[in-house]
Amino acid sequence: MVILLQPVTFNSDVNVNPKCKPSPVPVPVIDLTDPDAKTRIVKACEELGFFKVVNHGVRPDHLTQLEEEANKFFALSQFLKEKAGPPDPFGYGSKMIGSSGDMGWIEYILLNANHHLSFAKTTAVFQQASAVFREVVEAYMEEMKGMSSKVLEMVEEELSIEPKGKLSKLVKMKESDSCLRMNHYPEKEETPDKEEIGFGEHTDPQLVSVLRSNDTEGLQICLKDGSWVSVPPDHSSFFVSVGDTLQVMTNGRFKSVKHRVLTNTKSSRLSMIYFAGPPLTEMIAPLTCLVPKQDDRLYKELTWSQYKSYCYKTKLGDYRLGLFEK
Ligand code: GA4
Repeated sequence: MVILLQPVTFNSDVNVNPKCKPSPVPVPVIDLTDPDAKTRIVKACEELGFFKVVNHGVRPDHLTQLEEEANKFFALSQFLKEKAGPPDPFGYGSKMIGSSGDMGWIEYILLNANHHLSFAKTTAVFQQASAVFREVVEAYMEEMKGMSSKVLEMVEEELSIEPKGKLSKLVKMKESDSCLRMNHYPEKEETPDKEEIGFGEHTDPQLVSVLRSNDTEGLQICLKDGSWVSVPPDHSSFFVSVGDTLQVMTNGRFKSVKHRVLTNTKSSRLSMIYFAGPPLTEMIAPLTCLVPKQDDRLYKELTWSQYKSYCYKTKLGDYRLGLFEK
């Protein structure tokens, strides 16, 4: 077995002390073709709630094409882009994130993977762009559905979750409530050294999120001791993070990772994140096979729809899992 560890650099806080020496923190690198991948994924989900995936099988030319099409969309005039907004939550958005007053140095497109549910906004986004953009986005969503279900299958096997497919089917079903976010953090020529929030700290509400970015830095994750570390970008790999729903289903064995994006660069950052969520009617609770006794369960049950509605009323940095706590 080959152990791959990727160093990430240390930052104390948003006001980064330039004298602060980078101290390497290992981000687990999982080779999806490694026979030990499932053991290593579970370890990473327990320790960090975050890992990098290599040998994922997604064709690099497809990634390049998606990136090119997304860049073309973001290069459109503000007037045209705003025809696909404001986000409700789907569609094009600029600077405002969610509906509780969060702001960031960002513009984005948020699309429901179940497009018949947000038909008008999906159409509005693609009306402004080329037909190719729609095709590559749809193909990408399928790839991401495949990758998130593969990761969840490995978790199921390693934790002997019964019945087989319990987790992975939640993101494979046609009713699955997943979405794709394309974030563009524009370059800041004027004040490149000033660090600003691109996307404020938060955990993702879904099961798992799969992120891919261009080669511009900015992503940071929060460690268990509360310190923030920068994750070096790698456009050829994917980063997977544990979401709140998986934390609840594993009764806290896996932790949803707090993360944020800081912008301070001369080049723009483009990232695509697939949020793999369960069907709206799915009951979310600690899995019986992992926690047979009621008294040992840290969380009560709620449907994904109930939790999601609550999330959309909160601010980005709020602690949302309290809703599940007994
Ligand atoms: C965080 C994860 C996903 O980006 C997202 C975000 C959503 C949004 O942008 O509309 C939320 C945020 C996210 C959680 C709290 C609420 C809702 C913004 C916000 C302030 C699409 C999601 O599902 O939850």
